[in-house]
Amino acid sequence: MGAAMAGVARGLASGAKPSAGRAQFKGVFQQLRTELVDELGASYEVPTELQEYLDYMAQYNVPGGKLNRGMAVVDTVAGVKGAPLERAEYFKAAALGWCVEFMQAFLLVADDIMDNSLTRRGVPCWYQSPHIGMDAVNDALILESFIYIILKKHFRNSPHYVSLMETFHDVTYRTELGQLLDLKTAPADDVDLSRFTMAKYNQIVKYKTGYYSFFLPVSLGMTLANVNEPQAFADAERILLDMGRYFQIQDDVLDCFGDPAVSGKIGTDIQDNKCTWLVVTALERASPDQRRALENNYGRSDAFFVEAVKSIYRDLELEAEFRAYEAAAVAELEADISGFDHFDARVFSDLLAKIANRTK
Ligand code: DMA
Ligand code: MG
Ligand code: MG
Ligand code: MG
Repeated sequence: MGAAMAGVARGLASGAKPSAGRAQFKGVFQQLRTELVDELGASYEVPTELQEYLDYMAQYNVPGGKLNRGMAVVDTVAGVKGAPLERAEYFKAAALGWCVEFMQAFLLVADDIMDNSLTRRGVPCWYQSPHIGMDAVNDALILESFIYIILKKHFRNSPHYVSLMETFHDVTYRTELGQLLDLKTAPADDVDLSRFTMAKYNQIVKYKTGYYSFFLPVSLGMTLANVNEPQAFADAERILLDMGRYFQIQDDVLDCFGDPAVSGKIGTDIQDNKCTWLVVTALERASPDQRRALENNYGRSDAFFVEAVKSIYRDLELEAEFRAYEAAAVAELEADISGFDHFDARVFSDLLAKIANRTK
Protein backbone atom coordinates (compact mmCIF):
# COMPACT_ATOMS: atom_id res chain seq x y z
CA MET A 1 0.00 0.00 0.00
CA GLY A 2 1.47 3.37 -1.03
CA ALA A 3 1.40 6.48 1.13
CA ALA A 4 -1.58 7.83 -0.78
CA MET A 5 -3.67 4.71 -0.16
CA ALA A 6 -2.63 4.64 3.51
CA GLY A 7 -4.03 8.15 3.89
CA VAL A 8 -7.34 7.09 2.43
CA ALA A 9 -7.43 3.92 4.53
CA ARG A 10 -7.08 6.02 7.69
CA GLY A 11 -9.92 8.24 6.55
CA LEU A 12 -12.04 5.18 5.79
CA ALA A 13 -11.44 3.70 9.24
CA SER A 14 -12.69 6.85 10.96
CA GLY A 15 -15.50 7.38 8.40
CA ALA A 16 -16.75 3.83 8.92
CA LYS A 17 -17.68 4.41 12.57
CA PRO A 18 -21.40 4.92 13.17
CA SER A 19 -21.46 8.69 13.42
CA ALA A 20 -23.60 10.98 15.49
CA GLY A 21 -23.81 13.04 12.28
CA ARG A 22 -25.91 10.37 10.68
CA ALA A 23 -28.50 10.28 13.47
CA GLN A 24 -28.76 14.07 13.45
CA PHE A 25 -29.13 14.07 9.67
CA LYS A 26 -31.86 11.41 9.86
CA GLY A 27 -33.70 13.56 12.40
CA VAL A 28 -34.14 16.24 9.73
CA PHE A 29 -35.72 13.66 7.42
CA GLN A 30 -38.41 12.97 10.02
CA GLN A 31 -39.31 16.66 10.11
CA LEU A 32 -39.37 17.03 6.30
CA ARG A 33 -41.47 13.91 5.93
CA THR A 34 -44.04 15.18 8.46
CA GLU A 35 -44.21 18.54 6.65
CA LEU A 36 -44.69 16.86 3.27
CA VAL A 37 -47.47 14.60 4.54
CA ASP A 38 -49.27 17.42 6.37
CA GLU A 39 -49.24 19.56 3.26
CA LEU A 40 -50.69 16.74 1.12
CA GLY A 41 -53.89 16.99 3.16
CA ALA A 42 -53.86 20.71 3.87
CA SER A 43 -53.13 21.97 0.33
CA TYR A 44 -53.74 19.15 -2.14
CA GLU A 45 -56.88 17.33 -0.91
CA VAL A 46 -55.02 14.02 -0.71
CA PRO A 47 -57.13 11.54 1.31
CA THR A 48 -55.67 10.16 4.53
CA GLU A 49 -54.99 6.68 3.17
CA LEU A 50 -53.00 8.12 0.27
CA GLN A 51 -51.09 10.41 2.61
CA GLU A 52 -50.16 7.24 4.47
CA TYR A 53 -49.26 5.50 1.20
CA LEU A 54 -46.93 8.33 0.15
CA ASP A 55 -45.42 8.48 3.62
CA TYR A 56 -44.69 4.75 3.42
CA MET A 57 -43.39 5.10 -0.16
CA ALA A 58 -40.99 7.88 0.87
CA GLN A 59 -39.88 5.97 3.96
CA TYR A 60 -39.28 2.86 1.81
CA ASN A 61 -37.25 4.61 -0.86
CA VAL A 62 -35.50 7.65 0.60
CA PRO A 63 -33.60 7.14 3.89
CA GLY A 64 -32.28 3.56 3.61
CA GLY A 65 -29.05 4.18 1.71
CA LYS A 66 -25.55 5.18 2.74
CA LEU A 67 -26.58 8.88 2.77
CA ASN A 68 -23.12 9.90 1.50
CA ARG A 69 -24.64 12.28 -1.03
CA GLY A 70 -26.98 14.04 1.37
CA MET A 71 -24.46 14.37 4.17
CA ALA A 72 -21.90 15.74 1.70
CA VAL A 73 -24.00 18.92 1.45
CA VAL A 74 -23.72 19.45 5.22
CA ASP A 75 -20.01 18.59 5.22
CA THR A 76 -19.37 21.04 2.37
CA VAL A 77 -21.14 23.94 4.08
CA ALA A 78 -19.22 23.23 7.31
CA GLY A 79 -15.95 22.75 5.41
CA VAL A 80 -16.25 26.05 3.56
CA LYS A 81 -17.23 27.87 6.76
CA GLY A 82 -14.37 26.25 8.64
CA ALA A 83 -16.40 26.03 11.85
CA PRO A 84 -19.32 23.96 13.18
CA LEU A 85 -22.73 25.01 11.88
CA GLU A 86 -25.27 26.76 14.04
CA ARG A 87 -28.63 25.06 14.48
CA ALA A 88 -30.48 26.96 11.74
CA GLU A 89 -27.54 26.68 9.31
CA TYR A 90 -27.35 22.96 9.96
CA PHE A 91 -31.04 22.52 9.28
CA LYS A 92 -30.86 24.34 5.92
CA ALA A 93 -27.84 22.34 4.79
CA ALA A 94 -29.43 19.07 5.89
CA ALA A 95 -32.74 19.92 4.17
CA LEU A 96 -30.81 20.48 0.93
CA GLY A 97 -28.97 17.22 1.57
CA TRP A 98 -32.31 15.45 1.84
CA CYS A 99 -33.37 17.01 -1.47
CA VAL A 100 -30.36 15.20 -2.98
CA GLU A 101 -31.49 11.97 -1.31
CA PHE A 102 -35.03 12.43 -2.69
CA MET A 103 -33.46 12.90 -6.11
CA GLN A 104 -31.42 9.74 -5.67
CA ALA A 105 -34.60 7.87 -4.62
CA PHE A 106 -36.52 9.08 -7.67
CA LEU A 107 -33.68 8.08 -9.99
CA LEU A 108 -33.27 4.65 -8.39
CA VAL A 109 -36.97 3.75 -8.45
CA ALA A 110 -36.94 4.46 -12.20
CA ASP A 111 -33.51 2.89 -12.76
CA ASP A 112 -34.56 -0.39 -11.15
CA ILE A 113 -37.57 -0.66 -13.46
CA MET A 114 -35.46 0.06 -16.55
CA ASP A 115 -32.68 -2.31 -15.43
CA ASN A 116 -35.07 -5.14 -14.46
CA SER A 117 -33.50 -5.26 -11.02
CA LEU A 118 -34.85 -7.35 -8.15
CA THR A 119 -33.41 -5.90 -4.96
CA ARG A 120 -32.14 -2.58 -3.67
CA ARG A 121 -30.64 -1.89 -0.23
CA GLY A 122 -31.39 -5.46 0.79
CA VAL A 123 -35.14 -5.34 0.08
CA PRO A 124 -37.23 -5.77 -3.07
CA CYS A 125 -37.01 -2.83 -5.47
CA TRP A 126 -40.07 -0.60 -4.99
CA TYR A 127 -41.68 -1.75 -8.27
CA GLN A 128 -41.13 -5.36 -7.18
CA SER A 129 -42.79 -4.91 -3.81
CA PRO A 130 -46.36 -6.19 -3.29
CA HIS A 131 -49.15 -4.35 -5.17
CA ILE A 132 -46.85 -1.66 -6.59
CA GLY A 133 -45.69 -2.72 -10.07
CA MET A 134 -45.80 0.09 -12.63
CA ASP A 135 -47.47 2.49 -10.18
CA ALA A 136 -43.84 2.97 -9.21
CA VAL A 137 -43.42 5.15 -12.33
CA ASN A 138 -45.72 7.81 -10.87
CA ASP A 139 -44.20 7.35 -7.41
CA ALA A 140 -40.76 8.16 -8.89
CA LEU A 141 -42.20 11.38 -10.33
CA ILE A 142 -43.76 12.26 -6.97
CA LEU A 143 -40.41 11.71 -5.24
CA GLU A 144 -38.96 14.19 -7.72
CA SER A 145 -41.70 16.73 -6.98
CA PHE A 146 -40.99 16.42 -3.25
CA ILE A 147 -37.58 18.03 -3.96
CA TYR A 148 -39.27 21.21 -5.15
CA ILE A 149 -41.84 21.19 -2.34
CA ILE A 150 -39.00 21.07 0.22
CA LEU A 151 -36.99 23.72 -1.65
CA LYS A 152 -39.98 26.05 -1.83
CA LYS A 153 -40.86 25.63 1.83
CA HIS A 154 -37.34 26.21 3.14
CA PHE A 155 -35.59 28.36 0.52
CA ARG A 156 -38.17 30.55 -1.21
CA ASN A 157 -36.93 33.60 0.71
CA SER A 158 -33.26 32.75 0.26
CA PRO A 159 -31.15 34.74 -2.22
CA HIS A 160 -29.99 31.32 -3.46
CA TYR A 161 -33.46 29.98 -4.29
CA VAL A 162 -33.30 30.31 -8.08
CA SER A 163 -29.70 29.12 -8.24
CA LEU A 164 -30.44 26.03 -6.12
CA MET A 165 -33.51 25.22 -8.20
CA GLU A 166 -31.60 25.64 -11.46
CA THR A 167 -28.88 23.32 -10.14
CA PHE A 168 -31.45 20.59 -9.45
CA HIS A 169 -33.05 21.05 -12.88
CA ASP A 170 -29.70 21.06 -14.68
CA VAL A 171 -28.33 18.02 -12.85
CA THR A 172 -31.58 16.10 -13.29
CA TYR A 173 -31.45 16.75 -17.03
CA ARG A 174 -27.82 15.66 -17.28
CA THR A 175 -28.59 12.47 -15.35
CA GLU A 176 -31.56 11.66 -17.58
CA LEU A 177 -29.33 12.14 -20.64
CA GLY A 178 -26.80 9.81 -19.03
CA GLN A 179 -29.51 7.21 -18.43
CA LEU A 180 -30.56 7.63 -22.07
CA LEU A 181 -27.00 6.90 -23.23
CA ASP A 182 -26.74 3.96 -20.79
CA LEU A 183 -29.99 2.43 -22.04
CA LYS A 184 -29.48 3.01 -25.76
CA THR A 185 -25.95 1.58 -25.60
CA ALA A 186 -27.50 -1.58 -24.12
CA PRO A 187 -30.41 -2.63 -26.38
CA ALA A 188 -31.98 -5.94 -25.31
CA ASP A 189 -31.51 -8.75 -27.86
CA ASP A 190 -28.94 -6.82 -29.87
CA VAL A 191 -25.47 -7.66 -28.64
CA ASP A 192 -22.82 -5.74 -30.57
CA LEU A 193 -19.60 -5.48 -28.60
CA SER A 194 -18.17 -2.88 -30.99
CA ARG A 195 -20.50 -0.36 -29.30
CA PHE A 196 -18.53 -0.70 -26.06
CA THR A 197 -15.52 1.63 -25.92
CA MET A 198 -13.83 3.44 -23.04
CA ALA A 199 -14.77 6.78 -24.62
CA LYS A 200 -18.45 5.77 -24.66
CA TYR A 201 -18.17 4.46 -21.11
CA ASN A 202 -16.62 7.70 -19.88
CA GLN A 203 -19.43 9.73 -21.38
CA ILE A 204 -22.16 7.50 -19.90
CA VAL A 205 -20.78 7.58 -16.36
CA LYS A 206 -19.98 11.29 -16.37
CA TYR A 207 -23.63 12.04 -17.06
CA LYS A 208 -25.52 9.20 -15.35
CA THR A 209 -23.50 9.19 -12.11
CA GLY A 210 -20.90 11.93 -11.76
CA TYR A 211 -23.10 14.99 -11.83
CA TYR A 212 -25.78 13.92 -9.40
CA SER A 213 -23.69 11.81 -7.03
CA PHE A 214 -20.70 14.07 -6.51
CA PHE A 215 -20.95 17.44 -8.24
CA LEU A 216 -24.54 18.11 -7.08
CA PRO A 217 -24.11 17.83 -3.29
CA VAL A 218 -20.83 19.74 -3.18
CA SER A 219 -21.97 22.51 -5.51
CA LEU A 220 -25.20 22.93 -3.50
CA GLY A 221 -23.12 23.21 -0.33
CA MET A 222 -20.79 25.73 -2.00
CA THR A 223 -23.77 27.83 -3.11
CA LEU A 224 -25.29 27.76 0.37
CA ALA A 225 -21.93 28.76 1.85
CA ASN A 226 -21.79 31.76 -0.51
CA VAL A 227 -18.90 30.53 -2.67
CA ASN A 228 -19.20 32.34 -5.98
CA GLU A 229 -15.92 32.24 -7.88
CA PRO A 230 -16.53 30.36 -11.14
CA GLN A 231 -13.03 28.85 -10.90
CA ALA A 232 -13.89 27.20 -7.56
CA PHE A 233 -16.89 25.51 -9.19
CA ALA A 234 -14.84 24.50 -12.24
CA ASP A 235 -12.07 22.96 -10.12
CA ALA A 236 -14.60 21.20 -7.90
CA GLU A 237 -16.44 19.86 -10.97
CA ARG A 238 -13.26 18.35 -12.43
CA ILE A 239 -12.34 16.58 -9.19
CA LEU A 240 -15.91 15.42 -8.49
CA LEU A 241 -16.56 14.05 -11.97
CA ASP A 242 -13.31 12.07 -11.72
CA MET A 243 -14.50 10.77 -8.36
CA GLY A 244 -17.82 9.86 -9.95
CA ARG A 245 -16.08 7.81 -12.61
CA TYR A 246 -14.14 5.91 -9.94
CA PHE A 247 -17.40 5.37 -8.00
CA GLN A 248 -19.24 3.98 -11.04
CA ILE A 249 -16.34 1.66 -11.90
CA GLN A 250 -16.61 0.31 -8.33
CA ASP A 251 -20.37 -0.03 -8.86
CA ASP A 252 -19.79 -2.07 -12.04
CA VAL A 253 -17.30 -4.36 -10.31
CA LEU A 254 -19.64 -4.85 -7.34
CA ASP A 255 -22.52 -5.64 -9.72
CA CYS A 256 -20.53 -8.62 -11.01
CA PHE A 257 -18.26 -9.68 -8.15
CA GLY A 258 -19.77 -8.03 -5.06
CA ASP A 259 -21.70 -9.83 -2.34
CA PRO A 260 -25.43 -9.01 -2.65
CA ALA A 261 -25.75 -9.57 1.12
CA VAL A 262 -23.41 -6.59 1.57
CA SER A 263 -24.25 -4.41 -1.45
CA GLY A 264 -27.99 -5.00 -1.02
CA LYS A 265 -28.51 -5.49 -4.75
CA ILE A 266 -28.32 -8.43 -7.15
CA GLY A 267 -26.35 -7.63 -10.29
CA THR A 268 -28.01 -7.27 -13.69
CA ASP A 269 -25.39 -5.64 -15.92
CA ILE A 270 -24.32 -8.71 -17.91
CA GLN A 271 -27.94 -9.79 -18.46
CA ASP A 272 -28.88 -6.22 -19.47
CA ASN A 273 -26.13 -5.92 -22.10
CA LYS A 274 -24.65 -2.90 -20.27
CA CYS A 275 -21.55 -1.00 -21.29
CA THR A 276 -19.59 -1.52 -18.06
CA TRP A 277 -15.95 -0.95 -17.13
CA LEU A 278 -15.59 -4.74 -16.92
CA VAL A 279 -16.79 -5.49 -20.43
CA VAL A 280 -14.85 -2.58 -21.95
CA THR A 281 -11.67 -3.66 -20.16
CA ALA A 282 -12.27 -7.30 -21.10
CA LEU A 283 -12.57 -6.33 -24.77
CA GLU A 284 -9.28 -4.44 -24.57
CA ARG A 285 -7.56 -7.65 -23.38
CA ALA A 286 -9.54 -10.48 -24.95
CA SER A 287 -8.07 -12.94 -27.46
CA PRO A 288 -10.15 -13.49 -30.63
CA ASP A 289 -11.60 -16.66 -29.01
CA GLN A 290 -12.48 -14.84 -25.82
CA ARG A 291 -14.09 -12.01 -27.79
CA ARG A 292 -16.23 -14.53 -29.69
CA ALA A 293 -17.23 -16.17 -26.41
CA LEU A 294 -18.24 -12.80 -24.99
CA GLU A 295 -20.23 -12.08 -28.14
CA ASN A 296 -22.12 -15.36 -27.67
CA ASN A 297 -22.81 -15.07 -23.94
CA TYR A 298 -23.23 -11.37 -23.15
CA GLY A 299 -26.67 -9.78 -22.78
CA ARG A 300 -28.59 -12.98 -22.02
CA SER A 301 -30.66 -13.49 -18.88
CA ASP A 302 -30.02 -17.22 -18.39
CA ALA A 303 -27.61 -17.87 -15.49
CA PHE A 304 -25.53 -20.24 -17.61
CA PHE A 305 -24.56 -17.45 -20.02
CA VAL A 306 -23.94 -14.98 -17.18
CA GLU A 307 -21.54 -17.47 -15.57
CA ALA A 308 -19.72 -17.93 -18.88
CA VAL A 309 -19.12 -14.17 -19.07
CA LYS A 310 -17.91 -14.06 -15.45
CA SER A 311 -15.53 -16.90 -16.13
CA ILE A 312 -13.97 -14.96 -19.03
CA TYR A 313 -13.63 -11.96 -16.70
CA ARG A 314 -11.88 -14.26 -14.20
CA ASP A 315 -9.54 -15.66 -16.86
CA LEU A 316 -8.63 -12.08 -17.78
CA GLU A 317 -7.99 -11.33 -14.09
CA LEU A 318 -10.18 -8.25 -14.17
CA GLU A 319 -10.47 -8.04 -10.40
CA ALA A 320 -6.69 -7.61 -10.10
CA GLU A 321 -6.85 -5.14 -12.99
CA PHE A 322 -9.49 -3.23 -11.05
CA ARG A 323 -7.36 -3.14 -7.87
CA ALA A 324 -4.50 -1.64 -9.89
CA TYR A 325 -6.83 0.90 -11.49
CA GLU A 326 -8.26 1.77 -8.07
CA ALA A 327 -4.86 2.46 -6.48
CA ALA A 328 -3.89 4.71 -9.39
CA ALA A 329 -7.26 6.52 -9.43
CA VAL A 330 -7.11 7.24 -5.70
CA ALA A 331 -3.54 8.54 -5.97
CA GLU A 332 -4.49 10.81 -8.91
CA LEU A 333 -7.52 12.13 -7.08
CA GLU A 334 -5.46 12.84 -3.97
CA ALA A 335 -2.95 14.76 -6.08
CA ASP A 336 -5.68 16.83 -7.73
CA ILE A 337 -7.36 17.46 -4.35
CA SER A 338 -4.10 18.63 -2.79
CA GLY A 339 -3.93 21.40 -5.40
CA PHE A 340 -7.43 22.69 -4.63
CA ASP A 341 -6.99 26.12 -3.04
CA HIS A 342 -10.43 27.78 -2.90
CA PHE A 343 -11.43 26.38 0.53
CA ASP A 344 -10.47 23.50 2.83
CA ALA A 345 -9.86 20.58 0.47
CA ARG A 346 -10.85 18.09 3.18
CA VAL A 347 -14.36 18.40 1.74
CA PHE A 348 -13.02 16.33 -1.17
CA SER A 349 -10.62 14.03 0.68
CA ASP A 350 -13.31 13.07 3.23
CA LEU A 351 -15.66 12.22 0.39
CA LEU A 352 -12.95 10.14 -1.28
CA ALA A 353 -12.19 8.35 2.01
CA LYS A 354 -15.86 7.38 2.28
CA ILE A 355 -15.89 5.63 -1.08
CA ALA A 356 -12.33 4.24 -1.35
CA ASN A 357 -12.27 0.44 -1.24
CA ARG A 358 -16.00 0.25 -0.63
CA THR A 359 -17.91 -3.05 -0.69
CA LYS A 360 -21.40 -1.53 -0.81
C1 DMA B 1 -26.75 4.23 -11.78
O1 DMA B 1 -26.51 3.25 -12.70
C2 DMA B 1 -27.26 5.51 -12.32
C3 DMA B 1 -28.40 6.11 -11.89
C4 DMA B 1 -28.80 7.41 -12.47
C5 DMA B 1 -29.31 5.54 -10.85
P1 DMA B 1 -26.73 1.71 -12.28
O2 DMA B 1 -27.93 1.19 -12.96
O3 DMA B 1 -25.45 1.00 -12.47
O4 DMA B 1 -27.03 1.80 -10.70
P2 DMA B 1 -27.37 0.53 -9.80
O5 DMA B 1 -26.21 -0.43 -9.93
O6 DMA B 1 -27.43 1.12 -8.40
O7 DMA B 1 -28.65 -0.02 -10.27
MG1 MG C 1 -29.43 -0.07 -12.13
MG1 MG D 1 -29.01 1.72 -14.65
MG1 MG E 1 -24.77 -0.65 -11.32
